[in-house]
Amino acid sequence: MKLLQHWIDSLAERQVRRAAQFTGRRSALASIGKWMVAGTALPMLPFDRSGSAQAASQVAGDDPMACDYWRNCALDGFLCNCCGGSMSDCPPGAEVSKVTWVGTCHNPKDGKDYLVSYNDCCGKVACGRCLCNFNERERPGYRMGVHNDINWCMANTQTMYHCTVSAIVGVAQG
Ligand code: ABN
Repeated sequence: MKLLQHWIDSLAERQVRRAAQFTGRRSALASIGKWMVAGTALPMLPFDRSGSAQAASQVAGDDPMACDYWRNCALDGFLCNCCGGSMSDCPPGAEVSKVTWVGTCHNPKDGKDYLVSYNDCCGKVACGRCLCNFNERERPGYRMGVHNDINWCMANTQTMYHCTVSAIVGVAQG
């Protein structure tokens, strides 16, 4: 009986030692470290934006009330059309942003490229209707003038974002 107990004890000890070798503090810290390095490196990898570019080139409609109207090619926000305003005028009670971002959109009707200014309308709660998100030729935030994913009411006294209007400010020389 004693012999059997001794055999079981030493078998258990051997198993525990082996398990500790693979799941000890050091090996746990090493694998946590590996995952942390992977977690920080992953977002730095280059990624393919061609999918969104393809979606953006579908902005070619001719209904000014619709998201896919050609002039909205770089518009990210709620269309003021749907919020009591128009394509180029803020709804009553909202004021136009003092700063803006611009996009270049292709008008399929006349084949020309237009410089479009997108202004946010400020001072009322977010409209919440007709959310459009097109990013043709949009650039990351460090090129502020062509970055649309920002509340451009930042320079106004009333900084609350309501909706977005678009205005043609130039035409590309062909
Ligand atoms: N320029 C539209 C907008 C407003 C708030 C947050 C993101 C985008």
